[in-house]
Amino acid sequence: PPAKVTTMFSKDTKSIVWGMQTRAVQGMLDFDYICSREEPSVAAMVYPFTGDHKQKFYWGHKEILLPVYKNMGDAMKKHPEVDIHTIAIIAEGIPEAQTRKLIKRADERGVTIIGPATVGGIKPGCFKIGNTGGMLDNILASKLYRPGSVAYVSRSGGMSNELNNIISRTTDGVYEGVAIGGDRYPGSTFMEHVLRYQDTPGVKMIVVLGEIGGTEEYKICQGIRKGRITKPLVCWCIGTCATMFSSEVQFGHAGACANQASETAVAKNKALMEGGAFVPKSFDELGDVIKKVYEDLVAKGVIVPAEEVPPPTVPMDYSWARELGMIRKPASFMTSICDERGQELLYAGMPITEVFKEEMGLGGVLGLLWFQRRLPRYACQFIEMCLMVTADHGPAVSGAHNTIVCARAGKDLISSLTSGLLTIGDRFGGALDAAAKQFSKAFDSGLLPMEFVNKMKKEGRLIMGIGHRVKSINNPDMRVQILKDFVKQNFASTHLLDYALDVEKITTSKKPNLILNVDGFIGVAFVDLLRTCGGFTRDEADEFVEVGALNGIFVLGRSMGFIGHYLDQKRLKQGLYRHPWDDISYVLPEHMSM
Ligand code: Q5B
Repeated sequence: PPAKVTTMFSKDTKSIVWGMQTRAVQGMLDFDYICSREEPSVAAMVYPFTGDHKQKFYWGHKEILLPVYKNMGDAMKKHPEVDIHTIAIIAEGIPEAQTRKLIKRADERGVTIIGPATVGGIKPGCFKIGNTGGMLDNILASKLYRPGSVAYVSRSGGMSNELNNIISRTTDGVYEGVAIGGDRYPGSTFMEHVLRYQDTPGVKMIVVLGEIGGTEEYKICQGIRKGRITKPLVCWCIGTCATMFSSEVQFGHAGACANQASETAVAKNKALMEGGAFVPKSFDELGDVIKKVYEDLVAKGVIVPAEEVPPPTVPMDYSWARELGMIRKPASFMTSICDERGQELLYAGMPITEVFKEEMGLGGVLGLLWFQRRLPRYACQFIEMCLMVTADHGPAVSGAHNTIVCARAGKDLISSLTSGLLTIGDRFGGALDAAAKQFSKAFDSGLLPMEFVNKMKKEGRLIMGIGHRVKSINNPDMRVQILKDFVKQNFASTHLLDYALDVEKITTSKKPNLILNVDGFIGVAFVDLLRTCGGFTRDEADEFVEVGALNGIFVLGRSMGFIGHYLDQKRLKQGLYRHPWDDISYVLPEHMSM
């Protein structure tokens, strides 16, 4: 079989990542960037559950696209620069029989397997497998962006991070580190990596973090004894506490269980010490021993620590920086009525369950969402009544007519509804705010009703909220009557309404249809409500009128009717509407002779 490589990773190593591991890939790219690699170490990703596509990543400050393929074969064909001599298997729980088959096939092809059940490994300044080394701040703290002189191999991926930390604090840093994984049959062994390190000139000392279970560490003892391993080797087997238990203990890793006395951590540490490795008395002293061995090598001139060069900075991800409280940014949007982020939806701060528990009704919800107040019950009732009386006024009114024409032209519900809504304006249904403003202004400035009417006439302006096409004092609008009865009984004060009713007396004396219409009534009564219900300051009350909140009542109410008309037309299967010629007066300019 072809020989396995000694140098698994270099500054030019390119990889293919299997699975939609976007965070891990971004971590690899950030690592590449701080290592000053010229190109990303990930050439492509493979994900069988989507079609071939591109995935966006950051390369330093820039955004780049990496290809994602549906199958491995395509990825390998398209990326010959990825020479697969090493495979890292992160997955846990791979059946041992399957792992053994994989190992056999890898051996036949001269491929090194790292794993399964591991984070992988790291070669500072060159390449990192997936999430090895943790987040960028950790990698920077352990100076993994440039090579040191110490290579390590461990079983545990988590402990490899601790080794990165210990080695970076006690020496000039990590040269390479591999975590072979905690399964009983790891794809590559301690000895394979130790021998690679032995044969790698840049590695000046080796650290092995073994553990209870298996006999791999004895091979290291043999290697030292036979002179195959000559570089200083520091080793500690974790799991010495197993001797404190009366029966055999299975630790977290599948392979971490001593099946015989020689597999215990205590026995292996003893053998390693006797075999010529540097073995601390406990894990706590591992750093001290590594430091001592390193300093000896520096003193002997074997290691010449390189000058520190600061790595390029990688911009921090926005979400992470925000989580750390390191940045602030003015939000593009502000909202104060509703919050859906938590466990429960909040309307103006009130949990939706409470809205129902309190039986706030539609009026109460509208109070919360439009006026950000928990309005008194009578106010909620009044709002609901307004919505009910404005819900529809037949097919002949401008808005309903347009909705119907639109529906009959084959348009959908939303188009037909909006066609009707867009018809709402000063003359039809959209006079609430203007009425509220005109009447309040006249009332607040002390104009007598007659003075107000005359002033408007003199200025040639219509009084908003006055007049109706079909309703008059002879044909009163019952909608207005219903609202009037309620308001008179429930409102704390009706100053503006009374003023408007006085104006109505004057206008209807001129023409019977110049009544205070439904728009006008709701407009002025709402001003009374806002001013006197106790929930708003005068400025707040004026502001709601100013921003046009009151027309919203008609819009919302009439939407019910417009939708009804749309559904009605569809139900009645009405065809395209075409206005009859005899109802159109054609007044074209007379033929002009040349
Ligand atoms: N005159 C509503 O007009 C209407 C006057 C006025 C002083 C006035 C008109 C008007 C203000 C806007 C308003 C809401 C266009 C109406 C609604 C919802 C609805 C609709 C439905 C529903 C009706 C005749 C004479 C003229 C005018 C004078 C008229 N209005 N003077 N102030 N406000 N009102 N809109 O009948 O001397 O003869 O030249 O614009 O409040 O939309 O059901 O249909 O639920 O769907 O066409 O209820 O009043 O009267 O314009 O021919 O005027 O009265 O100056 O005087 P008309 P016009 P003169 S509620």
